[in-house]
Amino acid sequence: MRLYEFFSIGALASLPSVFAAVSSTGYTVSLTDISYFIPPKPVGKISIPESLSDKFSNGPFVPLTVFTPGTTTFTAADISTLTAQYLAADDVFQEGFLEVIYVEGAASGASTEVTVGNISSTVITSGVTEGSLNPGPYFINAAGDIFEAWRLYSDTNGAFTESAMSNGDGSYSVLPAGILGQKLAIAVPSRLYFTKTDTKPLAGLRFGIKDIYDVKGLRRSNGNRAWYWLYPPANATATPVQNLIDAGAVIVGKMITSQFANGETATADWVDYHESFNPRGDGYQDTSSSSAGGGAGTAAYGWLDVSLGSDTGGSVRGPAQVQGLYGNRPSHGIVSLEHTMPLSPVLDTSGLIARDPLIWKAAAKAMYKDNITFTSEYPSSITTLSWPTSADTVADQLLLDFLANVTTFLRANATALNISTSWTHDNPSLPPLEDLLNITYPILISQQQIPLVRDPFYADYAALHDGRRPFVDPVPLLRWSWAQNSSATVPEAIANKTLFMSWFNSSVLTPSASTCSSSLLMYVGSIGSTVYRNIYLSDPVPPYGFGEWSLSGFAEAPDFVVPIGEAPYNSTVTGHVEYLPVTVDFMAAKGCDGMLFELIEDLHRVGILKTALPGRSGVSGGEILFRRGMGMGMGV
Ligand SMILES: *[C@@H]1O[C@H](CO)[C@@H](O)[C@H](O)[C@H]1NC(C)=O
Ligand SMILES: *[C@@H]1O[C@H](CO)[C@@H](O)[C@H](O)[C@H]1NC(C)=O
Ligand SMILES: *[C@@H]1O[C@H](CO)[C@@H](O)[C@H](O)[C@H]1NC(C)=O
Ligand SMILES: *[C@@H]1O[C@H](CO)[C@@H](O)[C@H](O)[C@H]1NC(C)=O
Ligand SMILES: *[C@@H]1O[C@H](CO)[C@@H](O)[C@H](O)[C@H]1NC(C)=O
Ligand SMILES: *[C@@H]1O[C@H](CO)[C@@H](O)[C@H](O)[C@H]1NC(C)=O
Ligand SMILES: *[C@@H]1O[C@H](CO)[C@@H](O)[C@H](O)[C@H]1NC(C)=O
Ligand SMILES: *[C@@H]1O[C@H](CO)[C@@H](O)[C@H](O)[C@H]1NC(C)=O
Ligand SMILES: *[C@@H]1O[C@H](CO)[C@@H](O)[C@H](O)[C@H]1NC(C)=O
Ligand SMILES: *[C@@H]1O[C@H](CO)[C@@H](O)[C@H](O)[C@H]1NC(C)=O
Ligand SMILES: CC(=O)N[C@H]1CO[C@H](CO)[C@@H](O)[C@@H]1O
Repeated sequence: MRLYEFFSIGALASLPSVFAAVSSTGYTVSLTDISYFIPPKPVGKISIPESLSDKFSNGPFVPLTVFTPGTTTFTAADISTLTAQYLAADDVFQEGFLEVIYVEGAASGASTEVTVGNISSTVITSGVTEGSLNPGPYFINAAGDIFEAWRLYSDTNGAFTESAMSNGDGSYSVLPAGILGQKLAIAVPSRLYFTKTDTKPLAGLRFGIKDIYDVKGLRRSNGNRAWYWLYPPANATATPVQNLIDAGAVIVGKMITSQFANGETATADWVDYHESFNPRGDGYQDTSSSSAGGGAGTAAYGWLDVSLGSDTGGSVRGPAQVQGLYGNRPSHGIVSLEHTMPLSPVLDTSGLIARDPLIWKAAAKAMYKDNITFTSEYPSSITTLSWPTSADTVADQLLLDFLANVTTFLRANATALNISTSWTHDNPSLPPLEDLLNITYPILISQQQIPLVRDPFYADYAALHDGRRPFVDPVPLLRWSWAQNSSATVPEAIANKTLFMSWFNSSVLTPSASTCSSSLLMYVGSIGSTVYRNIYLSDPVPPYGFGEWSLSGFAEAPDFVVPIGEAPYNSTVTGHVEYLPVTVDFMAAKGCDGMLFELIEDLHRVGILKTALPGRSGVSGGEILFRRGMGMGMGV
């Protein structure tokens, strides 16, 4: 036999330890048709009473609920009360976990059977022998090892590039789990495990990360498949991500980005990765880009709290506008962008997308650390750009009412401004803004991205693939080519930007000692317009031109999107009236991010702004159209 030609008996004798190296990567289980991931490592151990042993005849795990009542006496009525609280507070917990109840801190005694509603539970009170347990749902095995329960949700809107799971050592892996019959599953831990503290203000907050940020242990795609496979998994975590992790937030996955964070529009673009699905209205509107997955996921999934995006020329604001969410482009330079793919370091910023403005603010506080100061003295002057003056449409009426509400709240006066004519009035000897800033943005992004991203990528790929070039989507390819051909330069673009910024800072949004910014600038974010994703588009062109979207980038000032309502349209997809979001952008002087967050929180507190809902409508929620009829077990 050939085998003996290769192995001596001595060599074989040393092999069994290699052959036996089987390790668990966790388990996927189903409990009353809901899928759960059980991580490989237990979090505690209890001594199991004899009476429980027959429960393991059906399988290796039995569901368990940990109650921590804080008293030594515990009754069936307490179980009912706590169960109702758990069901209201958490989407991972369900009554099926009541099969075994472990009461921490209760007077120790023999196990007892209790009936709560229609559930018959075994209550055990014997002590934890290893670890200390937080309240909530768990799984226990016959040895008494206790494992966390992570609920698995289906990524029905294609918002994620991959799922993520902490390895417990600061690194992450792709989640080794799925839902039967579904494509990508994302796992979320029970909210009951976490208690917010001063050092962990985001404890248990679930967040997704645009796939341009490094997370130690995970590969990064930048929206490009060749890039994803060319480079090894990241060996460090980007600062904005790390700041959120340090505050207690839980990474659940990497999210879809348009390629190299350039602006792409479905359906002709998005060749390497498919654009996420905007859940609003008919479900076939563009998500905007580049933080497309963050916008779609936050709008679609109630189980996701916040998404980390980036904004160079609108990449957080666009997805927030078309999906009716809170989204911020912060002041430039507010957080370090190490271990993050650059588009234009002169313009790149790291921003957050959320449904709840309080969660949004808390995450921003943790992410920007000492670089954000929260103040609540507000300007009493509002400058508006292109605001409607008569209520010709539903969106107009919402915008007029909202401006009136904000003006009343601040006891402020609102004044319309035309940036272009104001510039020309103040700077008669300089070219109009339409000339000064026409090519500034495309020169900055592409001429900066060529040496930082394209050239090393091409060289590394060519070295591995016999001089070949990797595939690149049409939009970044065209932009790079145009910028390479242009005789304009980055220093020239920065000089034009600086001219504009100085004027803006001294004439439009000037700093104020008392209110941070002497005034607020408001412009229309979205009015419920359609951008159908099933339309064939014309060839891409560089992003020339100057508009409201580019003010904050050139001026380095914060620009925050808030949802104010929705407007009807006749959908060509459904042949029915559907609704899309109406949003407003608030701007203030550079460094006034904290003032804007406080103002938005106050407007929310008095009811002028509302928490956005997940689903078909940000105002009334509702099941996403194409998902209707999916049971809860599918994880919607
Ligand atoms: C208990 O009964 C209620 C009402 O019939 C039902 O909704 C619930 O699913 C039942 N719980 C379990 C765990 O079977
Ligand atoms: C981490 O990865 C970077 C980029 O691939 C590489 O330059 C660096 O040497 C790596 N550092 C360590 C400690 O492996
Ligand atoms: C605060 O801003 C400075 C200047 O941009 C930057 O160097 C620093 O890293 C920032 N701090 C954090 C926590 O990111
Ligand atoms: C602002 O509006 C108030 C009334 O709301 C008015 O009394 C005041 O004169 C206005 N101020 C300016 C500068 O227009
Ligand atoms: C500003 O005014 C100019 C000149 O009247 C006009 O052409 C332009 O459309 C105005 N811009 C906006 C945004 O209204
Ligand atoms: C902006 O630049 C492009 C490319 O050079 C040019 O085609 C376009 O006419 C310019 N627009 C303005 C307003 O100057
Ligand atoms: C800078 O501004 C000048 C007008 O003063 C314009 O001709 C030029 O195209 C601009 N260049 C860039 C890169 O913004
Ligand atoms: C840049 O120049 C090359 C060579 O002349 C040309 O083939 C290409 O089309 C140009 N790119 C753009 C975007 O104009
Ligand atoms: C704005 O102007 C003030 C006062 O002139 C100055 O201190 C500040 O650095 C300027 N900020 C920007 C972003 O230009
Ligand atoms: C939808 O179409 C009908 C028929 O053309 C029209 O009467 C109605 O105003 C339209 N609704 C909207 C919201 O555009
Ligand atoms: C909260 C609040 O003040 N909302 C007001 C906004 O404006 C509309 C229209 O004037 C009022 O109806 C709301 O009460």
